[in-house]
Amino acid sequence: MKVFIAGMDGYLGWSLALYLTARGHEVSGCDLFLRRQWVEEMGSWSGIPIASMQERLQALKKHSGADLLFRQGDLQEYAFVEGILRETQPDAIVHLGECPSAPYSMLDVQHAAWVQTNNMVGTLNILYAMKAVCPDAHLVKLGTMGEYGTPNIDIPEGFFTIEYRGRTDTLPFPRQAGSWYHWSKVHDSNNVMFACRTWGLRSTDIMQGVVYGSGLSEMDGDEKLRTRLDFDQCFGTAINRFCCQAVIGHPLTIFGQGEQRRGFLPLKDSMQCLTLAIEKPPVTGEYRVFNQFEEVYSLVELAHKVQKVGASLGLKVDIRPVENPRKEAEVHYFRPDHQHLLDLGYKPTHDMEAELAVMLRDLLKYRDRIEAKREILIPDIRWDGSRRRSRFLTEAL
Ligand code: USQ
Repeated sequence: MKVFIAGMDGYLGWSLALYLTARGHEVSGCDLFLRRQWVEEMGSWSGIPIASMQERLQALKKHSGADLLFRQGDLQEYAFVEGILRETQPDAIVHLGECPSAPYSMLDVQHAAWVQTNNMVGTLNILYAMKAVCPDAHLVKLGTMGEYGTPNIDIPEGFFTIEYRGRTDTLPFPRQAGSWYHWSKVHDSNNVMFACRTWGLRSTDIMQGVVYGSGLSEMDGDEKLRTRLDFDQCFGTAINRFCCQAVIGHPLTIFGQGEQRRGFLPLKDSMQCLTLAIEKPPVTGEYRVFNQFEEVYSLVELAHKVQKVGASLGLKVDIRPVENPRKEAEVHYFRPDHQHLLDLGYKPTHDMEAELAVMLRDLLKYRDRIEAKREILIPDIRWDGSRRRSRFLTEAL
């Protein structure tokens, strides 16, 4: 299939370009390289060094023979979006080209407004360009499990059937996002759903959990094929941060009580699921929602897993709760469905400890790069709008 990836330079985007190319798909993509700038703005860098897009594409060509079409451009500019879809005529568009960070969006009004504008305008431009150029293409849109928040009831996949005052309907499940970023994904979901209903476009909206992992087998053997791995407070996700902390002997920073529960999945499972969604598209006019994660864990459970696997590699890993800079439920019910991808053939990895061992070994090679940025590991972006470094709450657990 011809697959266009918006946001091809990112953690998921570059991984997906390699994964799909290895499976014989014809991949093209675009990016504005903003992720590189945002991480720099946070005073950090990718723990794993990454090559420029030009070097990446040359390396990919050398190893696979594939010559990927890539254009640098801004999804907020409609003419660019329509032009690139005309040029590539894709069967599927995977939209990963958004700002993915909750803390970044909570920094101040400028960052909140920028994240929401960037994400929603980019998605609207893609919807309009699809309608004009390739109305039969399938939009695989990256949403987030965080759209649902943490309601005190089970979470279905997008929709639920409800009886109210004697009448019954199937409606979108309520969204209760926990940051301006997560709300941008909710607004996107509504817009994508409306475009499918109104113009007959087709889309899969992926409610993805927190992804972790330092790479894919498709990246082995050439450093220029590696994807980024962030560990700063905005762009590093929980497990990736824990593993980076473990390799430099920094305590694992559980926020608050650490009983927050989230859906997690390894990078390779994220790739497998996105590929299934691409290869098995919905029918014309259908808007479908997948909850995409492998298993639900609490932060404390995860930290203990990293500690255990770290110990097997000779690392002494402490776990120390810090003041939670976020406003979120720290103890709550969380039972989301995740059947749709299993029905399509998703084979979950299940062996998280093996994945963690791979990641820790990988990161040990780059210990110096992480050590050099040690001071940015404690969060200071607070949900009340202030900026103050969190204090440790207790000694090591
Ligand atoms: N957390 C810690 N310690 C840390 C970092 C995070 O305890 O050092 C906690 C947070 O308080 C939160 C949980 O871990 O309860 C997840 O935080 P995160 O930073 O890993 O993930 P989040 O901000 O929710 O965002 C990430 C991605 C985002 C994606 C989302 C999926 O950055 O793009 O949408 O995961 S989900 O969390 O399921 O909404």
